[in-house]
Amino acid sequence: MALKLEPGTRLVVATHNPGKARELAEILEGRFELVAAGELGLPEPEETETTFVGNALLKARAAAEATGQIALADDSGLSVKALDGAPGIFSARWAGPGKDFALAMRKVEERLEEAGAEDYSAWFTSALAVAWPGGPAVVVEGRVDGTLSFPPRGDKGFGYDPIFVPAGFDQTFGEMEPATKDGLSHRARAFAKLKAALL
Ligand code: ITT
Repeated sequence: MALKLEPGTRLVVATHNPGKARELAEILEGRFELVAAGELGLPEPEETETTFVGNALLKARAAAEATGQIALADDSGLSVKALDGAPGIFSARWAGPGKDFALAMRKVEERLEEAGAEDYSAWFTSALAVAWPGGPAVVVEGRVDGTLSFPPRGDKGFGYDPIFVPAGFDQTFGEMEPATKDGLSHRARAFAKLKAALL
């Protein structure tokens, strides 16, 4: 049987990151009835997998089992070419327990300086997983390429947005209007694939 997500389906959005939750709501454009994991008091599962896809599936499955409802999760991060793809799946963890992204961005800059890197190429990845309670799951991945720029600029987005300039643009994701970022982001590209698979 082909998996389908009917318009208006109730979807638990399994994220505790408000920036992500807002972007997912923007990208999903009222197609579904979204319920935030935080509102349901769901715990944050430990991300024990070694890939974005693995962690997205783990989070979606945990939320689907805990709620008995279809769940959507995003696992994402920034990968820097000169740092062999770091911070990658550790992107949130580089910000420490205080979720301090000014600190995380400084850490990226320091690592690039220590490495004497000249190439500041980087990319964001988003794995989006949908899981049915007790049933199957679907996962897709989207990516956007760009360059890192210091010091950080802009206060619009979240996380590492102020240092990421997508290819073909001058502004950082932190300076862009949300609709512009949503038109080209890793998350939007992943959702386009999910749509092709499930809608
Ligand atoms: P959940 O697991 O509850 O969804 P989280 O913040 O822990 O929240 P991740 O483990 O997927 O999520 O960590 C991804 C981190 O990568 C996130 O905290 C951001 O700092 C960064 N990141 C992901 N997408 C981003 C984006 O669009 N812009 C800026 N930073 C982003």
